[in-house]
Amino acid sequence: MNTPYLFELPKIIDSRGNLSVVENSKEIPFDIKRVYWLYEVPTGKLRGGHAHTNLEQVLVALHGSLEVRVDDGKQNRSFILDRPNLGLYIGENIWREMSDFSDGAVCLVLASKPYDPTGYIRDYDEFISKIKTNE
Ligand code: T46
Repeated sequence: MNTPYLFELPKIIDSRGNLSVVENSKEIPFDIKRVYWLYEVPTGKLRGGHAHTNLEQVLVALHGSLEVRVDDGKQNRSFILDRPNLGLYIGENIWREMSDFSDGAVCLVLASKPYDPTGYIRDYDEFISKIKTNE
């Protein structure tokens, strides 16, 4: 599965406050091996600017909002994450850039693999060549 997509997460509405939940291989289409979060991103700063050769992730804006631009080498798409029950799936070999973090935004990332710095492609031209080689 390689096309990024937005999906709704369960939202259990309650007068005491709402609750959302995800489970491995249910709402999340992989086994979660790592969780990290981005926060205190200064206004105007960009994050990302890379692709992964062998990693699936789901991003959720737990608080505030951000824009995620994804690029599969042929098509660019842009998604706004602006509520804590909205997930964005990003599979392997997708270039991604995160921008427009609102003040106080917190972006949770669920990942299918432990951290591996060798699995990053940080050069856009290299990314495009890899995509063409895979075709
Ligand atoms: C991604 C987007 C959405 C670790 O030590 N362990 C980790 O699990 C991660 C994710 C990062 N780091 C270290 C490596 C760097 O020294 O944290 C530092 C910042 O990482 P990076 O510049 O890759 O952060 P972003 O926000 O550009 O990208 C991150 C993820 O790395 C990436 O996989 O898809 O968030």
